[in-house]
Amino acid sequence: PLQAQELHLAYLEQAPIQFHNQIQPHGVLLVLSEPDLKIVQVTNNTLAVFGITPENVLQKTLDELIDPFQVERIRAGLADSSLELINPIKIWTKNRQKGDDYLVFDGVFHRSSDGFLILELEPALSQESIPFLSFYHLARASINQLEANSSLQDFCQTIVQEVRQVTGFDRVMLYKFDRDGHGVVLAEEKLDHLEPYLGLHYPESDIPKAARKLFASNWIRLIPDTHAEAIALVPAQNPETQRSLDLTFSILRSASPCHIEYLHNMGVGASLTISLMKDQKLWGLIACHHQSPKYVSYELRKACEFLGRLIFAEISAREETADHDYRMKLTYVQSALVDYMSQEENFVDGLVKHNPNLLDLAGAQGAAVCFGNNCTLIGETPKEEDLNFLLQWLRQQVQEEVFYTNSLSELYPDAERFKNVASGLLAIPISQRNYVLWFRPEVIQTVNWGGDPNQPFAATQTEGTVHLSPRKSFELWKETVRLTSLPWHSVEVKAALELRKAIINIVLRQADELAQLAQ
Ligand code: BLA
Repeated sequence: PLQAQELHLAYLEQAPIQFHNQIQPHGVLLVLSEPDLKIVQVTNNTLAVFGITPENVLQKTLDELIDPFQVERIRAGLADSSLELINPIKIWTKNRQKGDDYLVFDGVFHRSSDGFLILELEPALSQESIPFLSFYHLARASINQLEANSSLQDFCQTIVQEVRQVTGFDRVMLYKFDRDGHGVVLAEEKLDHLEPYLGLHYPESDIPKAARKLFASNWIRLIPDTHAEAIALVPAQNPETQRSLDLTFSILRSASPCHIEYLHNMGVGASLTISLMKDQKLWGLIACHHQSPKYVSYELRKACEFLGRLIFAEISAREETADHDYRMKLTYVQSALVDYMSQEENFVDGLVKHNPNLLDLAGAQGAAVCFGNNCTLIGETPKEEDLNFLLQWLRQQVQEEVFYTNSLSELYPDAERFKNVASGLLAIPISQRNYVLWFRPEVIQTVNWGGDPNQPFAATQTEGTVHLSPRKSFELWKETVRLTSLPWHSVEVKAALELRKAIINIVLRQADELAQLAQ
């Protein structure tokens, strides 16, 4: 077994997932050069689909593979619109060995990062009315919710219900990333007999950073059969550039073996994942699982992706409304404090003697204003002696305009002594020696994990190469989190920074007045 550090390194050094030259076997991928539409690479499954070996497909042009009149349609599309607009384009062909029936495909085009035209063919489903109806249901659900003024939680629940109804997956989850990169299942709809994942947390390493980056570019990904064997490109490298194809925007790219193993361990036979983006960052995912293989047409996938955008606008709006209300409240507290400070002879009295007071500005249970050698305390705070050591530590360690933590003893171990009043600390230095501090007590919390978060994956080493594998068990693992307070909200941190400015102004003014009196 590897040491923890080696394991960590192996995890960080995983090969990028978009250059592995492999796709899922339900479709065919062709790399075309322009303008002649010559086929320079193709996947190793053309014999089964077209009745022609990959070697025979290579060097042909597209109109030697499918009817020239279809290629005319494609050329017209390529010439006068953006590629997005011609997708999907129906393409049909016969298997040259097997016979008469036409095979119908959804053809999907994009350009790779090195400028080649990529055509991906997926078998088209026959029931054409489904996508439109589904689209209607999806849009209706979100619009109804826009009108109903429901909570964020209810909204997320409706979304997973609706996605499950139109796609038919066994399980649909809304998964949100937390500040530290791990994630939690916020809403879930599933077959009754499946074990619930609702409320469970999953470690950051379950979805590596490189994968998250990719999901920000490619918003919807389907694995119709997690047990299907990946198909390689022929030749493996582009003969004109000698490089691997960048599959970032491919709809057929096969998922990384580690993730496939993860899905098998969870008992998943097919999966569909929709990215939820906020401010160009991955906010969360809608994750759909099916126990057996399951295909979802390109059009329905696009409808789901569209829904992802629509929902997202809505989720953001709800989050921002909640923030906005709290911000307004704190703005009121702040202006009251500024008034009190200017009324009082000593500004410190303005912060602690009235209502609202310093505690209200940051939702804290205790606070201290330490100026010179004097600390004025309000609410539940550490003892003066403890405070003096804490101040010494702050003066040495903290250079920023604001400092906050919800687990002080992790950085300053002595804080464990007064965890009951100050496991959380928010501090603003007013000048080098002076501080305003807010405190929050320890809140012991239980976090439910999907499997042991201390051993999220394992590794084996064969002939020098390390193979990473995900954990086998996703059974509930309860973690008790101690020495931690409720987190400081960004709105509170901003309010503290604003107060800092106000105090500096007032202190300067009072110093000026004193100086004038002295003259
Ligand atoms: C991808 N891991 C993913 C994805 C999800 C998860 C949703 C995206 C899948 C997709 O886009 O199709 C994780 N799935 C979850 C979680 C739940 C779920 C947390 O349903 C909770 C209910 N994964 C590991 C380890 C590694 C790893 C140890 O656990 C690496 C060593 C890798 N996960 C990994 C990789 C991808 C991934 C590489 C990207 C797969 C790809 O697109 O190729």
